[in-house]
Amino acid sequence: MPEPWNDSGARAELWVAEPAVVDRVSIRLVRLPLKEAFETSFGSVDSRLIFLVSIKGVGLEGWGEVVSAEKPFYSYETIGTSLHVIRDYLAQSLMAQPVSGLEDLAARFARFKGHNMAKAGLELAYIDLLARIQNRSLSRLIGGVRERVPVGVSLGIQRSIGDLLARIDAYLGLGYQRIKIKIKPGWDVDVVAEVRKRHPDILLSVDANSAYTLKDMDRLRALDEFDLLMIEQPLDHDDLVDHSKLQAVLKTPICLDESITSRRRAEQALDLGSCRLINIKIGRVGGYSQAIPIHDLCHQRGVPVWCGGMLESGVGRAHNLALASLPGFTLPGDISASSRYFARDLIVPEVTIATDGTAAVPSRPGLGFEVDLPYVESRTETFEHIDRKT
Ligand code: OSB
Ligand code: MG
Repeated sequence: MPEPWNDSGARAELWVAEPAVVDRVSIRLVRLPLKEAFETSFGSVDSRLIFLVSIKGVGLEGWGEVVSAEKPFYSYETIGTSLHVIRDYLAQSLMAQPVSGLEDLAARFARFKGHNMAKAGLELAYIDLLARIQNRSLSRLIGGVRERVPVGVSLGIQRSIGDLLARIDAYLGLGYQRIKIKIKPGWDVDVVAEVRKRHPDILLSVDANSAYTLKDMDRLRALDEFDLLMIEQPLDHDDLVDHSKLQAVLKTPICLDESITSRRRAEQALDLGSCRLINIKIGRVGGYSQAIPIHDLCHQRGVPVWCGGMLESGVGRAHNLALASLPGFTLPGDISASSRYFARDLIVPEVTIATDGTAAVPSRPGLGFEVDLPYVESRTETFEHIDRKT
């Protein structure tokens, strides 16, 4: 069995590259208030503690973002566990020898179990560094084919259906191509019915973040009447089997988010019929070394994928734009404008959405955006760096 990262032969200079010495890993925790609180089936947040990592080597710097949350609700990882694993294991593993491509880095990280978001943060920083070394954009480096990507918006649970309808009108007015509504028991069938009544033809999806079980079958089947683009992660975060039972009786495609943590899990989900669509988040799957093979697998099998979001700052968002430029990303991603989340983002220029509901994939080298260091510093709560042991 080949390792997953050997499945993509086309991107030779990504997987195997000129060895690069990394001398320093820097970590910054930066608090950004959210313009409006974001509520899901597992709770509400009104600010985002952004976990930035940068690595320095060969006279250049690469930037990544660890998407862990403060509390282990979406997954078991937290800012605290990610800090621990990067500080105590991953950073020295990255710096122990010169890194000779993504395959080398992924193999080093594979001996540490789990902690995908922590691993992904360092992979992102390395891939940005590699792109800068090769003077190419992230998108070029990973084999992207799109100059613009279609985008949608993910709307949290609101105080009233009226509030939700007003927000939907506003985002449709800005051009967003798909509306995704967070649901939970009690904020689901009636809400979707109202939205559908007002907007019979829009691309509409729902995301339950694991709020249901098979005991809720009737409720989930009721959602089947609304011509939804997908029902995202209705059942347990680590389940494949119950999802396959549910998918067998729904005409609406199930999209898995939380349950897909690696290429292997993606393949198992497709083999089991647990979903018909996959949301790829670089953080959830442990970095580009899994995200790209998941994309390739789905592309080969004709399974559409789209790029999920984790309320990232512009640093993570820039990587998402590059990922979403791969050919199999045919559905609108959760890659909204910087201004949808924050009064001011950490990058210059900010990510904007055109009135046709697309975002530009940067073509300049590396991330394609400048990290706004003075602003980052003004909002930094914690800063530390780890140097290579000499
Ligand atoms: O389930 O897709 C999710 C945000 C945080 C954690 C999980 C999810 C989300 C979103 C928002 O839906 C996506 C975004 O706009 O970043
Ligand atoms: Mg989701």
